[in-house]
Amino acid sequence: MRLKQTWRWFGPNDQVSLAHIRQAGVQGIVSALHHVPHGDVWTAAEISQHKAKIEAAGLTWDVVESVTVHEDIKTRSGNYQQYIAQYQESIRNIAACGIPVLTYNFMPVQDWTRTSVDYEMPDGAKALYFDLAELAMFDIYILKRKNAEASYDDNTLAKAAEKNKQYSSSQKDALVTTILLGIPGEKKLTPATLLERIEVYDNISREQLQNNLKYFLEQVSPVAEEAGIRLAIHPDDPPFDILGLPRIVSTQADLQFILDATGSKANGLCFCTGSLGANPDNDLPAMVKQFGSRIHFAHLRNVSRTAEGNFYEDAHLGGRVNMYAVMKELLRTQQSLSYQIPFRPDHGHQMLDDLQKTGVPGYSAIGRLRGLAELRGLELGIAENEGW
Ligand code: DNO
Repeated sequence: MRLKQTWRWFGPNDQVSLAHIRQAGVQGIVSALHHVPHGDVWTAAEISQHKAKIEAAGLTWDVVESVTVHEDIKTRSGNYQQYIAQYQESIRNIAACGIPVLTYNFMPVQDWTRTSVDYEMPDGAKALYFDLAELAMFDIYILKRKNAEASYDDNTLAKAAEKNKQYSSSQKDALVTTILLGIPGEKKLTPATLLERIEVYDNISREQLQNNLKYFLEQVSPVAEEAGIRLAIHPDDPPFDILGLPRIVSTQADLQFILDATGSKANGLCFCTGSLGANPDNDLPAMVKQFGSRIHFAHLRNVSRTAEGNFYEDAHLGGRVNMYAVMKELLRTQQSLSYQIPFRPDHGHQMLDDLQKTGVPGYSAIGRLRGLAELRGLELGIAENEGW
């Protein structure tokens, strides 16, 4: 059996329509109800309505990405018990609507973070980029987080100070917009709300956050298992602490901790090669081998690191992740399963006609099509060769 090729659709406002996605030749859709405020229940009625739109285009809704985990759950404070009950309710409703995989993340405060969305590749396409000194400049001089300096080494501090002098106010505004990009259709953070939320973590250690995740998993995994849902936690992106916040879904050991946190097989991973690949210590093919069928979903993309330790999103088959070896291990795992592991081409360069369009950074049609075509060919070649 082969993997299931899927595509992320942000809903009716996505610049890439379902009719166009169908032409990409994918089998399934990854989507979410982005208009539902974080923490609220996803009702069966709303899920069914969204599903009907996908099915009317001749596609199926295979993966929910994401039901966001409310901050009260991550910090285990305030109304966390009520939010967990509501999360359980959403899981049951998603299952009742027949969607088998649910992706989420446990990144404190912010989902994925980049400092630039238009890094020019040598071929003229544009890519997403993460520059630590720019983040430090934002943290120290714009956000003015207390003790922010303590999070950076001297070299980064010097570069951040230099950038703070050099950047015009419009360059700084653009940086703030990029860092706070978040997920389209969801409520945006401002620097002030970001700072407020970061401060809630002042007394939350890495161990505490891990305990909070374990507690959450103990509450939701049995519900998912009973309902027939495979949970898929997305790794931290980037896979290290930022803005003074602890990150606990970044390494092989972190992922093993999560899988060991409950005995339930419903508790699994979204294996994002781009996120995990930005940490040079992560050996991705070995990780696929180790986690096997606990990988419930895969995001396939690649990253390259610069000499300074920054990273950018490379072509899907370029970069430091050995995509051949990852794909081979995923396919090997697939052979012992009765359902297909879904993957999607994650992100893509802004290229060709996409360069003239404004859409969700990383999610332009042509760049992802290129990625999908390459990954699909790679999969076919390996599978045919192995007799899978
Ligand atoms: C970025 C995405 C993430 C992902 C969430 C999952 O492009 O991969 O935003 O959807 O972290 O919860």
